[in-house]
Parts: sequence; C-alpha cells; structure tokens
Amino acid sequence: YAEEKLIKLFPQLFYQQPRVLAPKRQDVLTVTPWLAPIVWEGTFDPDILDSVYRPLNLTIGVTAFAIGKYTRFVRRFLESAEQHFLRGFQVNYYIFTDSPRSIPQAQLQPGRRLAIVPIQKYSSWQEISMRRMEAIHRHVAQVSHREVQYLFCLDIDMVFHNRWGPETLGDMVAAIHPGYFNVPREQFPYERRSASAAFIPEGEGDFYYGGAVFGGLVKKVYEFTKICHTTILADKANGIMAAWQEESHLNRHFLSHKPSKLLSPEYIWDDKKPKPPVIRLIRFSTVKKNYREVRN
Ligand code: 5GW
Ligand code: MN
Repeated sequence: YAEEKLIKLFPQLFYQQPRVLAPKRQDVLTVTPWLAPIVWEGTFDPDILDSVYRPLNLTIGVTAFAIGKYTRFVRRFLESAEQHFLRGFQVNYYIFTDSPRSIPQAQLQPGRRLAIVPIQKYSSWQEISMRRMEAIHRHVAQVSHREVQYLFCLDIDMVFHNRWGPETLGDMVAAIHPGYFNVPREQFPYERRSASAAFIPEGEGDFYYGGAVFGGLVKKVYEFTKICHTTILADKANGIMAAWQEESHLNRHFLSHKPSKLLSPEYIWDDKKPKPPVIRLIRFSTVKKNYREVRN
C-alpha cells in the first residue's frame, strides 16, 4: 500500500535524456539574446511540464473582450479553449462585454468558471482599443488578483486548435506576431513618429509582438496594463494615435522591459496565412472575419 501511495505522489516519468549536443530544433531561434525561451513545438516535453505545474494547484485567468458584434465569437472561443487551453488546470474566463445577455452559457470542465464583466459600450473602435488596457488593469485590482496567479489577455476572434499548456506560463509573456517573424526590423510596423510615446526608431527592436496575446504573473500584467494605458493616454492628450493602437504601445514597452518568455507564432496564428514548415502546429489562430460586417 505504502509503495502504491508513493508512486501516486511521485509518479515516475520515463522520457528520453535531454542531449546537450543535440538540440531538438535547429531551424528556429529557441532563446532570445536576453535568455528568454521561445516556445516552439518540439522544444518541450508536455508531460514533464504538466507534472511540474499540476501540483502547484494554479488558477489561470483569461481576459477577452466581446463588445458589439464580437459577442458572436465567444462560443467558439470558449468551446475550443475547453478542449485545448490548460486542460486539467483551473481556469477563470473573464469575458468583458457590453451585452451580458448575449454571452452563451458554455459547458465547462470541473474547476473552470466563466465570469461576465459588464462594461459600457464605447462609441468607437478607437475607444474600445484604448480602454482595453484600462479595463484589465482595473479588473486585476478589484477582482482577479485574488482569484488567479497567472493571467492571459487574448483577442476573442480566435480559436484554439491544439494544446496551449503550462509551457506558456512565465513572469511576462509576449507572442511573436505571425506576420513578421521572418522580416527585418526596419519592416516592423512599429510607431515611427517621434511625437508618440510608442515611438521606436529604425535600427531598434527585437521582435514584432502581437497585441492579441500577452500574459504573465497577475502582478506583472497589472503593472504592464497600467503603463500601456498611461502611454496611450499621453498620446491621446497630444492628439496622436499610434499606428497599431495598443499593439504599438505594447511593442514599445517590451523593447525596454524584455518579456521573460516568448511564444512562437504557433500561439498567435492567422487562418488567412498558409502554414510554413517551421510552424509544425497551429495552437491558437484568428478566425476569418468579414471586417466590414463585424465592425459596423
Ligand atoms: C471593432 C472595430 C474595429 C476594431 C475592433 C473592434 C472591436 C474589437 C469590437 O467591436 N468589439 C470587440 O470586442 N473588440 C475586441 O478587441 C475583441 O476582443 C477583438 O478580438 C479585439 C481586437 O480587435 P480585432 O480582433 O478586430 O483586431 P485585429 O487586429 O485582431 O483584427
Ligand atoms: Mn483579433
């Protein structure tokens, strides 16, 4: 009996020895110059990661906004997240919406809950994108800092297709934008006007990160969203709107505050793009949407 119990407490994992001289991926960068891992399929063992993180009894939060017609994306987002997002972990979904009645009641696995966060309807999409950072910051302060240890902030017009596990957890996590992982930094669509607080001059920049996926320790996300909201407001006071709104501010912030972990474009793909061979697996991807229809 004692032996059986021991095995249950310390399940022995059998796996191949990691080989110092035989890296699993040689076709992609797997660590940044500041020694943050870049998460790619093939670089990690899902079973080891699960066995490391399961005993920590974590709860992971997800924020996503569903304002106006974007409530139509909630069902697929949640149903696919139940299949693939941190399976077997406790998860709180926080759906920020101007229309709580339009949010479908999803069937969730045990230990997982959906919380609807009512917010006002903003007059324009510029306003929506400006207020996202503020709303997340406020929600962390008021609610989620007590409920979760890690928080991911995701676009709602996306679907999970494959595992998104604890390999994604880190102090501050950013995702490499699928449109720019293979282009020189001069071509990154950073904000190039020096009048903006999001300004990045040519010759600078590490990666182009997507605004649709970021996360980290709840305290780090709290600080990060505060700073981004403040720089967005500073621009607004000067009558300037950065090229890609909060994404531009996020990129500026991560230039001087390097993320501790990067997700490869597997974690922020775009269904409109053909899958190149370096992307072995698409985990989370934008759904095709009729921009005109959904945004009017
Ligand atoms: C509406 C018009 C233009 C741009 C954004 C919106 C919009 C965004 C909206 O009406 N309602 C809404 O909930 N959003 C939230 O902002 C969604 O969570 C959405 O995923 C996120 C980012 O906007 P996207 O997905 O339209 O931006 P892209 O750059 O991913 O196409
Ligand atoms: Mn989107």
